Amino acid sequence: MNARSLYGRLAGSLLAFGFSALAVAAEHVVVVEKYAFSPAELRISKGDTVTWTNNEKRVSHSVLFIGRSEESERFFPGEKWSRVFPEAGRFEYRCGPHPEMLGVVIVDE
Ligand SMILES: [Cu+2]
Repeated sequence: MNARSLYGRLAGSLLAFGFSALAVAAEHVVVVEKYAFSPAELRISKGDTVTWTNNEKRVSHSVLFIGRSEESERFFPGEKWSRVFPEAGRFEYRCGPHPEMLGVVIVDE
């Protein structure tokens, strides 16, 4: 193999590695505003991160996963909270203090 084709192969591998690294590191934002999660339904890939951002003027919220006994801290206007989703599945959640606020994160393989 000559030097040129070796470099070509190397560049191809680095590119493939870069894309897979990007896929693993994907981040998604859910905006919390006017007592609602937006988007209310979010579809992501295994290993992705979701960040909830509070855009309210004066109300704090949380993310409480239904049936999983896991709740975030309250996050206030201007604050955010993140969670990584290493496992595939359907993660339904609501706001702790405001049970009418519903959302779901669907994690694909
Ligand atoms: Cu709330």
